[in-house]
Amino acid sequence: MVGIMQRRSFLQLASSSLASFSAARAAAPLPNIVYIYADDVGYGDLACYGATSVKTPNLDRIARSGVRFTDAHSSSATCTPSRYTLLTGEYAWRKPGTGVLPGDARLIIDPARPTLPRMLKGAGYRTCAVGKWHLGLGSGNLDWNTEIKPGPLELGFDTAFLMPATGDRVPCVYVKDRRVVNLDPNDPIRVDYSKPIGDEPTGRKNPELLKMQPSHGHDMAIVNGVSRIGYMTGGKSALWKDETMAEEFVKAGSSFIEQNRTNPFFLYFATHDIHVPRLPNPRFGGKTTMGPRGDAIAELDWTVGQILNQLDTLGLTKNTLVMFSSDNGPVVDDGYRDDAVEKLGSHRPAGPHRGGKYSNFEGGTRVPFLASWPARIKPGVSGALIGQQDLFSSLAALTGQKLSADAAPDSFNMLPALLGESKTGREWIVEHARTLSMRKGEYKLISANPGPKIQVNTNTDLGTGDKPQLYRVSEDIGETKNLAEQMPDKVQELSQLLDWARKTPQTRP
Ligand code: NG6
Ligand code: CA
Repeated sequence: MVGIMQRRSFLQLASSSLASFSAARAAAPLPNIVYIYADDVGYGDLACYGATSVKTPNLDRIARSGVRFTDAHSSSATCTPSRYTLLTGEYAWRKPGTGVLPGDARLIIDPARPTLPRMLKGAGYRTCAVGKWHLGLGSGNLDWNTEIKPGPLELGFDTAFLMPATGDRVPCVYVKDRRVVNLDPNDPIRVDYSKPIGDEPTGRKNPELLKMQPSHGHDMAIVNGVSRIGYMTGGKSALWKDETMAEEFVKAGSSFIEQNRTNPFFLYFATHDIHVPRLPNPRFGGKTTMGPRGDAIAELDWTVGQILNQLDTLGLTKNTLVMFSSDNGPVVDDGYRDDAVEKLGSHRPAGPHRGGKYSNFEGGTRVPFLASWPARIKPGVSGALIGQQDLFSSLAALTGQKLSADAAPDSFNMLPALLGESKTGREWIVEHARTLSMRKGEYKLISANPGPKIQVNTNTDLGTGDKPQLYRVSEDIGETKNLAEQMPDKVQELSQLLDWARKTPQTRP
């Protein structure tokens, strides 16, 4: 008996090439996962999606080595709900209070619920969030001078280096794990969103102090010569400089990668670029003909390049799944006079789509989405319909995690599409802006949402209408021909599906 066993193992060894091949397959290490989440980058803003007024060689690198999606969506046409959905796998519109948050909002994700980072931790990943957060911190009336929690660490991130809300909202400081970085205890931070604090200068009273003027809103606290939304005082030693923010995020992301080079890691890397205020580092000044908005795209591309280079340097590229997407569609004038409108030229931030950030037209949520993983993904272009809410289930499938019944209620397992192994995506998806839209097959229904057609300040074509609108997006990508009156049956079919999605607490099969 013993002899036979020994001989068997000898035979196995003898056919070593086959044996080691299958052993390697079985024990293929989990890929590292890097999700780069840009802010307000539109479908048409990158060279790999057709832009010619800006070069994006590093983003193009991801596109060339991976899958470039043409019908991928953020869950919503603004930031907070999209990020909520990404991390929870739940449509944000189910939960009141998940709209664009002020900078002093409490954490809106319940720490008790399953989250994307916690799911990946279950698979043995080290997890990190870098950059824009905008999901609230603390549990109300946060004192920024003490321990800041709950926050990302309570949601399953092992570590974090954050901009708490947005670049244009106070407090303008970084938070590392649970503390404001470089805070002098003798100069405490105060934040107020309801009224000015003391007689500090504001953008409204003191426009002469500003290096960039607001075009609408953004006339409160002045930090680094830029007036913001909300009031703050104190924390002078902790205030960020907009011009070095991209570098700070790169440093934090790169050092997390370095520290975890020998174990699987998940890096959620959320840039400030290309949100307002657009103050890229001066070395990107004039990189494009489009002024700061274009130059911010150049800085974004640099950022992406730094992360890719770090993976290369550490020999991690081959087994790292790198994804890139945006939290909502593009906006040109989002509140500062930064020449974005004047210098836009022939550039079309939303590509062929109508609308942009804030809009129910495709420009609101159809965003760039790239996925590369040299060890597994074959390069290509995919028209599969996918949503960022699907990452939760798809990455659970990838890492062999079973979802609990209460996890990720709206997240579909789209792993084969994500990896480019299937061109079939979702059958339908809900898009969220002012109202809800239903995309299914060749058609899209925008539910009735009376109101002004254009958001005056941002010049956004909102997709408003007193009645439901129906577009055949497969051939009318610019949503120009409303077919609702001609096709009442289609309107009814999509309205019913949308009603069902709205009412059922879980759309995940
Ligand atoms: C709007 C801001 C806009 C931007 C947006 C949030 C004004 C007038 N406009 O209210 O500048 O900050 O909120 O953008 O204040 S998001 O990408 O974070 O959703
Ligand atoms: Ca955004």
